[in-house]
Amino acid sequence: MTRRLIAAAAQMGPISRSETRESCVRRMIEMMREAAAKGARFIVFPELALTSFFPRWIIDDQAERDQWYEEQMPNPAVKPLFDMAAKLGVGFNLGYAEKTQEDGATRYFNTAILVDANGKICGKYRKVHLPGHKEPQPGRRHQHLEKRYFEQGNLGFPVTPMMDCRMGMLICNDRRWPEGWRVLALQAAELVCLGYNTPNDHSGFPEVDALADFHHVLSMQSGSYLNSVWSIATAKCGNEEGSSMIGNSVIVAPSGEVIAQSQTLEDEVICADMDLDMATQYRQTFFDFARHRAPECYGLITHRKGASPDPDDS
Ligand code: ING
Repeated sequence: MTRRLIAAAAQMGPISRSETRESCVRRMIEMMREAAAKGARFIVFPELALTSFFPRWIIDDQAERDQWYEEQMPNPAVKPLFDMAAKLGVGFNLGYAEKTQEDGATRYFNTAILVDANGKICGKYRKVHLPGHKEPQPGRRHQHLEKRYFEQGNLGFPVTPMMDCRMGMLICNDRRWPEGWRVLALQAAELVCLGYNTPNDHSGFPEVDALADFHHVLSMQSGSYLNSVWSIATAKCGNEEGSSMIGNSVIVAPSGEVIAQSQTLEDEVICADMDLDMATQYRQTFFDFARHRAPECYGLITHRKGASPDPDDS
Protein backbone atom coordinates (compact mmCIF):
# COMPACT_ATOMS: atom_id res chain seq x y z
CA MET A 1 0.00 0.00 0.00
CA THR A 2 1.79 3.20 -1.16
CA ARG A 3 1.41 6.36 0.84
CA ARG A 4 -0.11 9.18 -1.22
CA LEU A 5 -0.45 12.88 -0.41
CA ILE A 6 -2.24 15.30 -2.71
CA ALA A 7 -0.45 18.59 -2.21
CA ALA A 8 -0.66 22.07 -3.70
CA ALA A 9 1.42 25.15 -4.30
CA ALA A 10 -0.67 28.29 -3.71
CA GLN A 11 1.25 30.85 -5.75
CA MET A 12 0.58 34.49 -5.00
CA GLY A 13 0.72 37.39 -7.40
CA PRO A 14 2.10 40.74 -6.24
CA ILE A 15 1.38 42.12 -2.75
CA SER A 16 1.42 45.91 -2.80
CA ARG A 17 3.13 47.98 -0.12
CA SER A 18 -0.26 49.13 1.16
CA GLU A 19 -2.01 45.74 1.02
CA THR A 20 -3.24 44.59 4.44
CA ARG A 21 -2.54 41.25 6.11
CA GLU A 22 -6.28 40.65 6.04
CA SER A 23 -6.32 41.04 2.26
CA CYS A 24 -3.43 38.61 1.84
CA VAL A 25 -5.16 36.12 4.14
CA ARG A 26 -8.38 36.40 2.12
CA ARG A 27 -6.42 35.56 -1.03
CA MET A 28 -4.75 32.61 0.67
CA ILE A 29 -8.07 31.30 2.02
CA GLU A 30 -9.53 31.47 -1.48
CA MET A 31 -6.67 29.37 -2.79
CA MET A 32 -6.82 27.00 0.19
CA ARG A 33 -10.46 26.31 -0.62
CA GLU A 34 -9.65 25.80 -4.31
CA ALA A 35 -6.83 23.40 -3.44
CA ALA A 36 -9.01 21.45 -0.98
CA ALA A 37 -11.74 21.19 -3.61
CA LYS A 38 -9.14 19.56 -5.87
CA GLY A 39 -8.39 17.02 -3.16
CA ALA A 40 -5.24 18.65 -1.75
CA ARG A 41 -4.59 17.99 1.93
CA PHE A 42 -1.39 20.05 2.19
CA ILE A 43 -0.61 23.51 0.77
CA VAL A 44 2.62 25.47 0.44
CA PHE A 45 2.37 29.28 0.47
CA PRO A 46 5.19 31.67 -0.54
CA GLU A 47 8.02 33.21 1.47
CA LEU A 48 6.93 36.45 3.25
CA ALA A 49 3.36 35.68 2.19
CA LEU A 50 1.75 38.34 4.39
CA THR A 51 3.50 41.44 3.04
CA SER A 52 5.21 42.96 0.08
CA PHE A 53 8.89 41.97 -0.29
CA PHE A 54 10.08 44.85 1.90
CA PRO A 55 13.85 44.04 1.73
CA ARG A 56 13.77 45.84 -1.64
CA TRP A 57 13.43 49.14 0.27
CA ILE A 58 15.74 51.11 2.56
CA ILE A 59 13.70 51.52 5.78
CA ASP A 60 15.70 53.35 8.41
CA ASP A 61 12.91 54.15 10.85
CA GLN A 62 12.72 51.18 13.27
CA ALA A 63 8.99 51.65 13.94
CA GLU A 64 8.26 51.64 10.23
CA ARG A 65 10.51 48.62 9.76
CA ASP A 66 8.80 46.72 12.62
CA GLN A 67 5.40 46.94 10.93
CA TRP A 68 6.57 44.36 8.38
CA TYR A 69 7.01 41.63 11.02
CA GLU A 70 4.62 39.34 12.92
CA GLU A 71 5.11 39.36 16.71
CA GLN A 72 2.73 36.43 17.32
CA MET A 73 1.79 33.48 15.15
CA PRO A 74 -1.07 33.04 14.68
CA ASN A 75 -2.33 36.56 15.30
CA PRO A 76 -5.79 38.04 14.71
CA ALA A 77 -5.08 38.84 11.04
CA VAL A 78 -3.79 35.34 10.24
CA LYS A 79 -6.09 33.27 12.50
CA PRO A 80 -8.82 32.97 9.81
CA LEU A 81 -6.32 31.03 7.69
CA PHE A 82 -5.62 28.63 10.57
CA ASP A 83 -9.36 28.28 11.22
CA MET A 84 -10.12 27.51 7.57
CA ALA A 85 -7.31 24.95 7.47
CA ALA A 86 -8.78 23.16 10.49
CA LYS A 87 -12.27 23.36 8.99
CA LEU A 88 -11.09 21.88 5.68
CA GLY A 89 -8.73 19.42 7.36
CA VAL A 90 -5.69 20.63 5.44
CA GLY A 91 -2.14 21.35 6.57
CA PHE A 92 0.01 24.17 5.23
CA ASN A 93 3.43 25.80 5.08
CA LEU A 94 3.51 29.59 5.54
CA GLY A 95 6.37 32.07 5.22
CA TYR A 96 6.44 35.36 7.15
CA ALA A 97 8.75 37.92 8.76
CA GLU A 98 9.17 37.05 12.45
CA LYS A 99 9.98 39.48 15.28
CA THR A 100 10.61 37.74 18.58
CA GLN A 101 12.25 38.16 22.01
CA GLU A 102 15.02 35.61 22.46
CA ASP A 103 17.98 35.54 24.88
CA GLY A 104 16.96 38.95 26.22
CA ALA A 105 17.05 40.63 22.82
CA THR A 106 14.67 41.49 19.99
CA ARG A 107 15.41 39.18 17.06
CA TYR A 108 14.25 39.29 13.44
CA PHE A 109 14.03 36.23 11.18
CA ASN A 110 12.73 35.23 7.75
CA THR A 111 10.59 32.35 8.98
CA ALA A 112 8.38 29.52 7.77
CA ILE A 113 6.09 27.22 9.73
CA LEU A 114 4.33 23.92 9.22
CA VAL A 115 0.71 23.80 10.43
CA ASP A 116 -1.14 20.47 10.67
CA ALA A 117 -4.74 19.68 9.69
CA ASN A 118 -5.94 20.74 13.14
CA GLY A 119 -4.47 24.23 12.72
CA LYS A 120 -1.57 23.48 15.12
CA ILE A 121 1.96 24.77 14.43
CA CYS A 122 4.20 21.70 14.46
CA GLY A 123 7.38 22.91 12.77
CA LYS A 124 9.35 26.13 12.41
CA TYR A 125 12.35 27.06 10.27
CA ARG A 126 14.33 30.29 10.02
CA LYS A 127 16.06 31.04 6.74
CA VAL A 128 19.77 30.26 6.89
CA HIS A 129 21.00 31.49 3.50
CA LEU A 130 20.21 35.21 3.37
CA PRO A 131 21.07 36.68 -0.04
CA GLY A 132 21.78 40.29 -0.90
CA HIS A 133 23.41 42.87 1.34
CA LYS A 134 23.48 44.35 4.84
CA GLU A 135 24.19 47.88 3.59
CA PRO A 136 22.20 49.68 0.88
CA GLN A 137 23.92 49.41 -2.50
CA PRO A 138 24.35 52.69 -4.41
CA GLY A 139 22.71 53.07 -7.78
CA ARG A 140 20.26 50.19 -7.45
CA ARG A 141 16.65 50.73 -8.46
CA HIS A 142 15.67 48.00 -5.97
CA GLN A 143 17.73 46.95 -2.97
CA HIS A 144 18.03 43.42 -1.63
CA LEU A 145 18.54 43.96 2.12
CA GLU A 146 17.68 40.60 3.69
CA LYS A 147 21.03 40.62 5.54
CA ARG A 148 19.99 43.99 7.00
CA TYR A 149 16.48 43.03 8.09
CA PHE A 150 16.96 39.39 9.17
CA GLU A 151 19.42 37.36 11.20
CA GLN A 152 20.72 34.04 9.95
CA GLY A 153 18.32 31.30 11.03
CA ASN A 154 19.20 29.59 14.32
CA LEU A 155 16.97 26.51 14.22
CA GLY A 156 19.04 24.36 11.88
CA PHE A 157 17.16 22.39 9.22
CA PRO A 158 14.45 20.53 11.18
CA VAL A 159 12.33 17.68 9.78
CA THR A 160 8.74 17.38 11.06
CA PRO A 161 6.72 14.15 10.80
CA MET A 162 3.29 15.37 9.68
CA MET A 163 0.38 13.87 7.72
CA ASP A 164 2.25 10.56 7.40
CA CYS A 165 5.16 12.36 5.70
CA ARG A 166 8.54 13.58 6.96
CA MET A 167 8.50 17.27 5.97
CA GLY A 168 11.40 19.72 5.82
CA MET A 169 11.48 23.42 4.98
CA LEU A 170 13.80 25.69 3.04
CA ILE A 171 13.19 29.33 2.06
CA CYS A 172 13.98 30.87 -1.31
CA ASN A 173 17.76 31.35 -1.60
CA ASP A 174 18.29 28.16 0.45
CA ARG A 175 17.41 26.16 -2.71
CA ARG A 176 20.69 27.34 -4.29
CA TRP A 177 22.83 25.80 -1.53
CA PRO A 178 22.99 21.97 -1.59
CA GLU A 179 23.93 21.73 2.09
CA GLY A 180 20.44 22.48 3.41
CA TRP A 181 18.84 19.91 1.12
CA ARG A 182 21.36 17.29 2.21
CA VAL A 183 20.95 17.96 5.94
CA LEU A 184 17.20 17.45 5.49
CA ALA A 185 17.71 14.29 3.42
CA LEU A 186 20.13 12.89 6.03
CA GLN A 187 17.22 13.15 8.49
CA ALA A 188 15.10 11.07 6.07
CA ALA A 189 13.00 14.01 4.86
CA GLU A 190 10.52 12.97 2.14
CA LEU A 191 9.16 16.38 1.14
CA VAL A 192 10.90 19.78 1.07
CA CYS A 193 8.59 22.83 1.16
CA LEU A 194 9.97 26.13 -0.11
CA GLY A 195 8.40 29.53 -0.60
CA TYR A 196 10.25 32.16 -2.60
CA ASN A 197 10.30 35.79 -3.77
CA THR A 198 12.81 35.89 -6.63
CA PRO A 199 13.36 39.16 -8.48
CA ASN A 200 14.75 38.98 -11.99
CA ASP A 201 15.64 42.65 -12.17
CA HIS A 202 18.02 43.00 -9.24
CA SER A 203 21.26 41.36 -10.23
CA GLY A 204 22.62 44.11 -12.46
CA PHE A 205 23.54 41.43 -14.97
CA PRO A 206 20.77 41.14 -17.59
CA GLU A 207 22.19 37.84 -18.82
CA VAL A 208 21.82 36.41 -15.29
CA ASP A 209 18.35 37.87 -14.83
CA ALA A 210 17.32 36.25 -18.11
CA LEU A 211 18.20 32.86 -16.60
CA ALA A 212 16.39 33.44 -13.27
CA ASP A 213 13.50 31.08 -14.10
CA PHE A 214 15.87 28.43 -15.47
CA HIS A 215 18.13 28.61 -12.39
CA HIS A 216 15.12 28.37 -10.09
CA VAL A 217 13.70 25.21 -11.69
CA LEU A 218 17.21 23.74 -12.07
CA SER A 219 17.80 24.22 -8.32
CA MET A 220 14.52 22.52 -7.45
CA GLN A 221 14.99 19.60 -9.86
CA SER A 222 18.56 18.96 -8.73
CA GLY A 223 17.65 19.33 -5.05
CA SER A 224 14.88 16.77 -5.40
CA TYR A 225 16.80 14.32 -7.56
CA LEU A 226 20.12 14.40 -5.68
CA ASN A 227 18.33 13.90 -2.37
CA SER A 228 15.47 11.62 -3.47
CA VAL A 229 12.83 13.95 -2.08
CA TRP A 230 9.63 15.52 -3.31
CA SER A 231 9.72 19.33 -3.33
CA ILE A 232 7.13 22.05 -3.63
CA ALA A 233 8.31 25.57 -4.53
CA THR A 234 5.74 28.35 -4.32
CA ALA A 235 6.33 31.86 -5.67
CA LYS A 236 5.14 35.27 -4.78
CA CYS A 237 5.53 36.74 -8.26
CA GLY A 238 4.66 39.32 -10.87
CA ASN A 239 5.33 43.03 -10.90
CA GLU A 240 5.38 43.90 -7.20
CA GLU A 241 5.88 47.63 -6.54
CA GLY A 242 7.84 47.97 -9.78
CA SER A 243 10.03 44.92 -9.19
CA SER A 244 9.64 41.94 -11.48
CA MET A 245 9.55 38.59 -9.68
CA ILE A 246 9.54 35.15 -11.33
CA GLY A 247 6.71 32.64 -11.12
CA ASN A 248 7.18 29.03 -12.17
CA SER A 249 5.98 27.49 -8.93
CA VAL A 250 6.71 23.79 -9.26
CA ILE A 251 6.09 20.42 -7.67
CA VAL A 252 9.06 18.14 -8.31
CA ALA A 253 9.29 14.36 -7.81
CA PRO A 254 12.29 12.48 -6.35
CA SER A 255 13.08 11.53 -9.97
CA GLY A 256 13.73 15.23 -10.64
CA GLU A 257 10.70 15.42 -12.94
CA VAL A 258 8.52 18.53 -12.75
CA ILE A 259 5.03 17.14 -12.05
CA ALA A 260 3.18 20.48 -11.91
CA GLN A 261 4.18 24.03 -12.89
CA SER A 262 2.32 27.33 -12.67
CA GLN A 263 1.52 29.20 -15.89
CA THR A 264 0.77 32.70 -14.65
CA LEU A 265 2.23 35.48 -12.52
CA GLU A 266 -0.95 35.71 -10.43
CA ASP A 267 -2.65 33.84 -7.61
CA GLU A 268 -2.66 30.28 -8.97
CA VAL A 269 -3.09 26.83 -7.44
CA ILE A 270 -1.21 23.84 -8.83
CA CYS A 271 -1.63 20.32 -7.43
CA ALA A 272 0.06 16.95 -7.56
CA ASP A 273 -0.85 13.51 -6.22
CA MET A 274 2.48 12.57 -4.61
CA ASP A 275 3.49 8.92 -4.18
CA LEU A 276 5.57 9.27 -1.01
CA ASP A 277 7.14 5.85 -1.56
CA MET A 278 8.41 6.68 -5.04
CA ALA A 279 11.79 7.73 -3.60
CA THR A 280 12.44 4.24 -2.21
CA GLN A 281 13.76 2.90 -5.53
CA TYR A 282 16.32 5.74 -5.60
CA ARG A 283 17.25 5.52 -1.95
CA GLN A 284 17.87 1.79 -2.22
CA THR A 285 20.12 2.14 -5.28
CA PHE A 286 21.86 5.22 -6.74
CA PHE A 287 21.22 7.33 -3.64
CA ASP A 288 21.61 4.82 -0.87
CA PHE A 289 23.41 7.35 1.35
CA ALA A 290 24.63 4.76 3.88
CA ARG A 291 26.23 2.65 1.14
CA HIS A 292 27.68 5.36 -1.12
CA ARG A 293 28.44 8.56 0.81
CA ALA A 294 31.96 9.24 2.14
CA PRO A 295 31.67 11.81 4.97
CA GLU A 296 35.31 11.26 5.91
CA CYS A 297 36.18 12.98 2.61
CA TYR A 298 33.84 15.96 3.03
CA GLY A 299 35.57 17.84 5.87
CA LEU A 300 36.08 21.05 3.88
CA ILE A 301 32.32 21.43 3.51
CA THR A 302 31.83 22.05 7.21
CA HIS A 303 34.97 23.90 8.15
CA ARG A 304 35.78 26.13 5.17
CA LYS A 305 33.40 29.05 4.45
CA GLY A 306 34.77 30.56 1.24
CA ALA A 307 36.52 29.02 -1.77
CA SER A 308 40.33 29.20 -1.69
CA PRO A 309 43.22 27.79 -3.78
CA ASP A 310 45.39 27.81 -0.64
CA PRO A 311 45.31 24.37 1.02
CA ASP A 312 46.22 25.99 4.33
CA ASP A 313 43.29 28.38 4.32
CA SER A 314 40.75 27.80 7.09
N1 ING B 1 15.49 35.84 -3.35
C1 ING B 1 16.37 35.44 -4.37
C2 ING B 1 16.57 33.95 -4.51
O1 ING B 1 17.52 33.34 -4.07
C3 ING B 1 18.35 35.89 -5.65
C4 ING B 1 17.67 36.15 -4.33
C5 ING B 1 17.71 36.27 -6.83
C6 ING B 1 19.52 35.25 -5.68
C7 ING B 1 18.34 35.99 -8.05
C8 ING B 1 20.17 34.95 -6.89
C9 ING B 1 19.56 35.34 -8.07
O2 ING B 1 15.72 33.39 -5.19
C10 ING B 1 15.39 35.47 -2.06
N2 ING B 1 14.38 36.05 -1.36
O3 ING B 1 16.16 34.68 -1.52
